[in-house]
Amino acid sequence: MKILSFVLALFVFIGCGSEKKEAPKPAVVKVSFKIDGMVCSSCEKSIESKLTKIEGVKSVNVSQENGDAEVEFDASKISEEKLIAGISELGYKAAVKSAQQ
Ligand SMILES: [Cu+2]
Repeated sequence: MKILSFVLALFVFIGCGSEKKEAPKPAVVKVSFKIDGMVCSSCEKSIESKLTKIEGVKSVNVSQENGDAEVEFDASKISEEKLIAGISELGYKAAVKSAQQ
């Protein structure tokens, strides 16, 4: 019986090891940010050019009408927090609206 339980323990041990694999985080994500304070199309432009210059940002689509920005970026290079900080530096209030991967 001791051998049997040892073999069982070994299987459990090996089983646990193989379950440790985690799905790799997709590098490029698309996140919508809600932005308060945009009043004209040059607001769109300034946010767009600011975000586009940030390393890791793939595409930016700012809409003053909707009060939001859709940003596609490499999550391994830049975080949502840093993008929000970048928008805040221009004097606008930003928050994550929705994220899809
Ligand atoms: Cu403006």
